[in-house]
Amino acid sequence: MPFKLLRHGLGARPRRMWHDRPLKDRYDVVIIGGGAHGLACAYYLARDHGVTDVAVLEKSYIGSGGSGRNTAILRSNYLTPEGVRFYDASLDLYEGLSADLDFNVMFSRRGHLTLAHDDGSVRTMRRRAEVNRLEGVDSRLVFPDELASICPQLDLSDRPRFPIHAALYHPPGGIIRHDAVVWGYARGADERGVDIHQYTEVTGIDVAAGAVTGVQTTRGPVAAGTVLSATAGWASDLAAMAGLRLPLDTFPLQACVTEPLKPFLDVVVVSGSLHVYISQSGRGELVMGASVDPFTSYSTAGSLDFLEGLSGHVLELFPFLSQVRILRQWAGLCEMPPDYSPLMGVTPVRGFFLDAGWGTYGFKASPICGKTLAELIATGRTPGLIHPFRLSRFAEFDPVGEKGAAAVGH
Ligand code: PYC
Repeated sequence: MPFKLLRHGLGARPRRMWHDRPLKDRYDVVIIGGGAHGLACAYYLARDHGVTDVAVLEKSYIGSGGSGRNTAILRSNYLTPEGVRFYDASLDLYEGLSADLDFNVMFSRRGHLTLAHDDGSVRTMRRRAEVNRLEGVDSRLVFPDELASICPQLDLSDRPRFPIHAALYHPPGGIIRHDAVVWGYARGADERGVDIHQYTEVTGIDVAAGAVTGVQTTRGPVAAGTVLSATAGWASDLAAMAGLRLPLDTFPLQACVTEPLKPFLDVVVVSGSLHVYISQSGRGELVMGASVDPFTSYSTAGSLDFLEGLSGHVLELFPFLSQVRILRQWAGLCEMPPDYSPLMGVTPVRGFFLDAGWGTYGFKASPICGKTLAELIATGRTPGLIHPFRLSRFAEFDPVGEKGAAAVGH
């Protein structure tokens, strides 16, 4: 590292993170969506399986979709054993990602609290803690005395309309720098020969005799025997291009960030009942979000309604923040399956794979989703970790009900 610093200091031209290469008319694998998921899959295809004739097609700039529109919370304290195992494997990969990519993704393990304001929520947290521990994940129920030492800033009095009774405490949870994750995977994939094409929108998917044969793009047709759809929010539209109907509805999820404050909050705080989650970034800003908008839409515009509701709920938990200014807000698209678990893997169209249905839980899954889908694409075998999340589970009456562990209301 000191040598790199010295080289830059002496004026060596910085290495480009990724390159603009010509768009070929055929690839072995086309990945639609240049977010953390698509880029991670490209990276692991190249690194773990030597599959490098891969194009990542992104309709805007990389990371402009869900990867740049989340609140970068990481955790694995889900409700179902399938969900816990999957997200725990993701957290493990995130923990080693800076070293793996030789790029600082600013992973910060700081603990995660999910507050319970009524008896029903306490029961759910207790159940989550049991499932987590059976799967070897560190989670436990804590009560106000202990909460006061984990997060002394919380209003634990009986003043709030919804006093805090207990919380699920998950020490391994944390946050990360979401752009860095996108850039790190892009650089790693590019270095291994993957082509990243920004501003290249897919407008059609070609299928012949039940198998995918390529895609149509705003820059012309591209042939490919394998196509992965990895776009947050747009999966139903893309699947429709391949003649498939997915059980998904798309909702906007809004979030915002405040002016920077001196560090005071070193744990992620979530309240499903108050529809709020809050963490403090490395730059001191509070990153906060609420539940999905109460209607389906593809809009990423922010609303005053969201800010008013969110501010009221944040002040229930942290009344001393009343004078803090909000700097900006944004929205991402969340496509919600009926059981609140993702859709990954094969489809009835041969060679057409899904990385979809990420609701409000997509960014935290990026590494493990990319790694397992890369294995599936390269070997033709579905890894056990993602088998429960196959599309056919609905027809087989085998859902993975995660609603109780979603951080936010839906
Ligand atoms: O699942 O941790 C979560 C989450 C936070 C914000 C949206 N989803």
